Amino acid sequence: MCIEESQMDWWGCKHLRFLGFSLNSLTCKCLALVVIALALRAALFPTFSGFGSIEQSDLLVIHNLSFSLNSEFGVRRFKFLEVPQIVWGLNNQKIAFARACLTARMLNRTLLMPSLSASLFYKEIDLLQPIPFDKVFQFERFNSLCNGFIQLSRYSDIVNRTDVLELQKGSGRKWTVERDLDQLRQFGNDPYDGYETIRVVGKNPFLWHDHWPVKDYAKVFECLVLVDEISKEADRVVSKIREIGREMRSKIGSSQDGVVSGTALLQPVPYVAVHMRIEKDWMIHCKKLEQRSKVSEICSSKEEIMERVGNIVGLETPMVVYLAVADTLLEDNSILNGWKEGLVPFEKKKLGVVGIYKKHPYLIQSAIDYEVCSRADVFVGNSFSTFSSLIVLERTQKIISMGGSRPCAMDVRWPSYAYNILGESKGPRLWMTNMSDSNLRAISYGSNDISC
Ligand SMILES: Nc1nc2c(ncn2[C@@H]2O[C@H](COP(=O)(O)OP(=O)(O)OP(=O)(O)O)[C@@H](O)[C@H]2O)c(=O)[nH]1
Ligand SMILES: *[C@@H]1O[C@H](CO)[C@@H](O)[C@H](O)[C@H]1NC(C)=O
Ligand SMILES: *[C@@H]1O[C@H](CO)[C@@H](O)[C@H](O)[C@H]1NC(C)=O
Ligand SMILES: *[C@@H]1O[C@H](CO)[C@@H](O)[C@H](O)[C@H]1NC(C)=O
Ligand SMILES: *[C@@H]1O[C@H](CO)[C@@H](O)[C@H](O)[C@H]1NC(C)=O
Ligand SMILES: [Mg+2]
Repeated sequence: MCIEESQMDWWGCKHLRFLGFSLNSLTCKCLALVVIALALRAALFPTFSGFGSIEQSDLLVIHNLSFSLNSEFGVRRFKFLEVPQIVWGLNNQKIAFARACLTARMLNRTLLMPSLSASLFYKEIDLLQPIPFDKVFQFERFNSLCNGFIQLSRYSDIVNRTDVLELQKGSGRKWTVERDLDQLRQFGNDPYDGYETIRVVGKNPFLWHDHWPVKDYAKVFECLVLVDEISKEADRVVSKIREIGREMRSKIGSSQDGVVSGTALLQPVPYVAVHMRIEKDWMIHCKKLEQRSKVSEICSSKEEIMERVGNIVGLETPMVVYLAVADTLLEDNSILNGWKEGLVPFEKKKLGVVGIYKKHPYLIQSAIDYEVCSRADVFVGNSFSTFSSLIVLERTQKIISMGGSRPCAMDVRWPSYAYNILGESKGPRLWMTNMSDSNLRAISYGSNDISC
């Protein structure tokens, strides 16, 4: 780990790997099966849409099966793990939260519901704006989805508030993965194990070493369901995008052949979401990172993003392109110009949804944007972004749960791409999460290893 104690520059800690990958005929056969499965599913479950309930209930079945294997060692209901307030961007917070959960699981304890942070000011503690976990994600839903795997509890469940043992996390170069793991093992034994609460203290949970496979993280993320208030906001933004797409199509349709078929109009109109990571702060960071790591595929200019997205094969036009950008950090107002004919870009302002976002603090804005990108028919992001990476992880799980065993096929449903890496036909590279990776580090904080 190359994180300095004095410096929170985790962007400097990326491992760079390049992987080749080629398609074969097996891929094609599997794809055919996927397509058939999807078609059947669409016919049998017409209400299915995006993150619908059918998919969720399928996941539950899978959960129960896998959890029941582990169920003899229980998370002990009245032994607790307490962690400090979780900080940084939404997706870094989700990772830190998952680590807290997996630590609790390792100690057979329930995790006391932590505070997240609503703002991005991680350097000034008083500006951190704690926000309870259950203001963002559904508490009961988490426990029911994660039943048998991980449990959250409330501080009111504690019986003896003085029966607490502090677990001091180390930091810096000397704090290795092995030391961290040894410490956790030690705290799972007597006399430590007898305490009602183990309280983790230390600089920042996000700096904890990673001991868990991608699949474990993925399970925790599946249990994170936004509270209705926030997911309804995302619904509003997505409806707005699809509505505009429908208007665009009906205009084209009527000018071409007079009538647009009624069924075509009832289908949800597809859209592309692009996480344009071109904010001022990021452009400075990524240039430094490229120099240090001698890799040129990290920063993509606005022009490069537009060009590569324009070269994606098979996009039907006209198509709405939703641009997920940090408006406040943008120096450049011209992101709406320069897109290929037929790709019609919208950001929050042009879409008329600024009001929806402005009501909320940064964390919630990011959560809404995350949903809009996750649900898009096509997602294009930057492989050096936790935001993009977790969206791709979720989309990969969706493809797998729908029966797609061989990813990385050109015509997969819900494809994701990384625009910072050149792919076929001068387009962005297809991107899927390697679900068998042994740790999240390999895929999440910035990597050119996108497994396609
Ligand atoms: N940096 C930044 N991003 C914002 C802001 N508002 C919205 N965003 C969007 O949110 C994305 C970052 O999302 P987060 O969920 O905070 O992600 P993160 O955990 O910081 O992960 P990274 O993508 O690696 O930065 C940005 O790339 C923007 O698209 C803002 O004020 N600052
Ligand atoms: C957790 O519980 C299981 C089963 O009871 C046990 O084998 C394991 O050692 C426990 N771990 C800790 C850290 O208590
Ligand atoms: C499956 O999970 C649900 C939700 O947590 C739970 O209510 C149900 O009892 C579980 N079923 C089995 C067989 O474990
Ligand atoms: C609470 O825990 C402390 C420390 O372990 C112990 O000394 C005390 O007796 C406990 N109090 C009760 C009421 O059990
Ligand atoms: C996925 O990760 C596993 C475990 O690290 C590795 O063996 C495999 O080659 C990876 N697959 C791809 C396509 O990157
Ligand atoms: Mg960030």
